[in-house]
Amino acid sequence: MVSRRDFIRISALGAGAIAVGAGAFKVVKALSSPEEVKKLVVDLRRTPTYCEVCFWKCAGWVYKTSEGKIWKIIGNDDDQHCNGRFCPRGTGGVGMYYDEDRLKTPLIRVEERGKQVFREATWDEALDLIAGKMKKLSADYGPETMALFTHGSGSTYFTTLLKAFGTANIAEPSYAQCRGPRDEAFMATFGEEAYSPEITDIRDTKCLVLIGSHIGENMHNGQVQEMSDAIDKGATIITVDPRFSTAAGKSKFWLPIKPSTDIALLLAWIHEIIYNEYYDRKYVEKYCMGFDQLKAYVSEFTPEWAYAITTIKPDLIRKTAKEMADASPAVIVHPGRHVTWYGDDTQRIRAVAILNALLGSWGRRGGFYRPSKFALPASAIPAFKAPAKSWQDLFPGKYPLASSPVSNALIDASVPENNPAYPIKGWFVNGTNLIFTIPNQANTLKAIQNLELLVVVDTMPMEITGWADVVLPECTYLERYDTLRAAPHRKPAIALRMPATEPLYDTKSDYTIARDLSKKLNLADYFPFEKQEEMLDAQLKKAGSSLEEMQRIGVKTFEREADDLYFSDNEDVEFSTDSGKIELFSAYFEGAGFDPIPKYTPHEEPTEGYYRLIYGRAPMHTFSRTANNPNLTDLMDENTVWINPMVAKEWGLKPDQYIWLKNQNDIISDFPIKVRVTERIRWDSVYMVHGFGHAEKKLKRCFGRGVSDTQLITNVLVDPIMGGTGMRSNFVTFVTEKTEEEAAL
Ligand SMILES: Nc1nc2c(c(=O)[nH]1)N[C@H]1C(S)=C(S)[C@@H](COP(=O)(O)OP(=O)(O)OC[C@H]3O[C@@H](n4cnc5c(=O)[nH]c(N)nc54)[C@H](O)[C@@H]3O)O[C@H]1N2
Ligand SMILES: Nc1nc2c(c(=O)[nH]1)N[C@H]1C(S)=C(S)[C@@H](COP(=O)(O)OP(=O)(O)OC[C@H]3O[C@@H](n4cnc5c(=O)[nH]c(N)nc54)[C@H](O)[C@@H]3O)O[C@H]1N2
Ligand code: SF4
Ligand SMILES: [Mo]
Repeated sequence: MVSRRDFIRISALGAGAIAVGAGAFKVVKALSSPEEVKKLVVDLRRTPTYCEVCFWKCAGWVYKTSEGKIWKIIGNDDDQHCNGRFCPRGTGGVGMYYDEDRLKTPLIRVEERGKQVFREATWDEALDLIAGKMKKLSADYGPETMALFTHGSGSTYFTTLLKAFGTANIAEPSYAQCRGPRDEAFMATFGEEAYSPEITDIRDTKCLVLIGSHIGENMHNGQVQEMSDAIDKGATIITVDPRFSTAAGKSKFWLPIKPSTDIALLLAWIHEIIYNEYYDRKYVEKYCMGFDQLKAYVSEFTPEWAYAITTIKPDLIRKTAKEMADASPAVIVHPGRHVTWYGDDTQRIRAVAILNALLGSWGRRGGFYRPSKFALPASAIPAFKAPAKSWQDLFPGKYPLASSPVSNALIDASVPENNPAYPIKGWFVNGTNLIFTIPNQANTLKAIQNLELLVVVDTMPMEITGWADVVLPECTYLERYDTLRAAPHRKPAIALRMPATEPLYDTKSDYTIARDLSKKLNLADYFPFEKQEEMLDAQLKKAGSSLEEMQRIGVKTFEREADDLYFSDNEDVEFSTDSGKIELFSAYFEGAGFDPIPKYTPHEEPTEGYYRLIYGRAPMHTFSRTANNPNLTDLMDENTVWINPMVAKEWGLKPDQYIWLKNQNDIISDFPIKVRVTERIRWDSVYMVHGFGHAEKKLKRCFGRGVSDTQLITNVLVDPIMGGTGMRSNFVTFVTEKTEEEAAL
């Protein structure tokens, strides 16, 4: 056991192997010459995959050169997620395979001459060590002391393993750091979530309202394509964003809202739509409950009231409300995706859901369609024993309406001073760079110092791997099978990922790792198939296909059982809410002590000389996972800080100048960031793309490039309803030169 962990840069290791990686990388660079391409195109073999560069999971084909080297990935024409086209990140996914900085062998933390270092290890040694420690932790504290943090495709197998071990403390950052508030809000209103891919019927919409959703920079593929088609067909786009986003550039109306005031705007829109009788009366009478209470509640929330809060002119609020009403029911007020902003996010998205209900868009063409999902038969494994303690028992009564485990609650329970009902002492981390993903890094690091075991499964030496006791190198998605993709869509479908090539170095797939560890934990019954191909084939045969067929076609789409993509006229619908209706007034929320109808509460404002830090996506990167990708760093290799010209002038900041940012708690960014002076950002805020500012030197292409927003997010507004971590209440100022004291930090 290590009492205090040092961050270890994975540097001196695997030097021999690097040369191989670099060589392979040169091959891909060389392939951009047309002659090479022509020569190689003759003998192309292709294998199906679905993309892992983001969670839209587009299905595609991986092409190889005549020497068997991975060459190119393109979209599968039969796939509803991508319609045959990959986004720049998906195309650049090849770079994940060729990245010479990849993890290459298992690593174990050891103490050498008083210094903590990693030593290379065999898989057997590494897994023995993990199994031994997990058994000991279970004996000392109970199996629930192990937590799994996971994101991405490998989640299924590690979840099976940890559940079999006896813990249900399994959290994904896609809940409390991303779409949790949205899903809870939609569940409370419609009895159903907004799903992934979202069930927004953008291709047939007449009016799309984007509140922060920056589609076009947020490159979720099918959504971007549908938005572009809708624009061609004359749909109105209304964008609410303090920044002139790419989407704002395509919009008839841009509402440059004062950040953090969206609930006021939503209430004013609801007011306009009700008091002008713009709402879909027949739909509301048939399907909704709580209308009278809502109407009385919003009576004072006029556009004039909202103007004083949001800075959006009353006339613009009125015009846009009318525009939505004119398009109804073919209108979408987008539910958003990364919605953990200000701690009242579930309520903000409740207001979005209510607005959609009034406009009659749920279940209607051009609004929200009814999804269909292929029900995959699972393999027969023993039932999991219900764990004696759940994550809710850690802090009883906290986050009462969270329907999934809250990652930050598991982290808090790893810090003894927080007095959790029982301790979390071991973390298994798969495919999530917690140091970049969870705000308040100091808290995450404190939790890590209190662990007795930290295992990290990753493909790259990221910040989180530096804190691990054991690092397990996974092969990339291009070198492995995975669970079948069976996401809901307009038609049910399945997609296969298979290895295009053998894993490079001493890396293994998620399935292999989980299966081998299950043997060492005496849990092999949960992985009845030695070979993943056999498991997939058995599963596919039960589903009326086979591994052989899926290897040929990649994607199999089925017809819907009934013609029920939208509600039919006057259809009787039973919603999965307590009342069986769409709930404009939520007795469920009220019963748990929360506002039954969303309330606007003012948030903290920046003080003199400080600006609200807001962040988002760049089309060519995904979070921190692509920051070192050779193909994508060619397109963008650092982030910039967007500053309004008025502010830049006041501070004497010049375009392209490098500065540091300092937040309200005096945290100064590790690295400097390039200034982008632009009218496209309000004067009260600054903007940057998330995922840059890496401090791991081994990430040779991205080390020290740009600034990490997470480092500056130390004030976290936690949503009391479901535990989401609001990240946009942080304020920064500019540092043009670091003092000696600051430089030493
Ligand atoms: N400050 C700030 N924080 C945020 C956000 C933000 O915008 N700003 N966004 C939030 C949102 S919306 C989300 S969804 C989360 C995303 O959170 P994460 O999914 O944690 O995001 P990444 O930073 O990309 O970290 C992914 C990790 O998985 C590794 N990885 C990539 N491919 C594989 C693989 O095939 N196998 C394994 N085992 N590992 C792999 C990468 O190397 C990397 O270490 O972050 C949230 N946190
Ligand atoms: N290229 C690319 N695409 C991605 C991803 C990626 O990493 N790269 N990640 C995917 C994932 S997991 C997610 S969750 C989504 C996230 O993408 P979205 O859900 O679309 O975006 P958000 O992060 O919620 O919002 C970012 C936008 O909100 C604006 N904003 C900031 N503060 C406020 C405010 O107070 N009010 C309003 N109205 N707007 C505000 C910012 O200016 C910015 O334009 O993107 C997905 N798509
Ligand atoms: S949207 Fe792009 S990165 Fe995401 S899965 Fe599709 S191709 Fe891959
Ligand atoms: Mo997300």
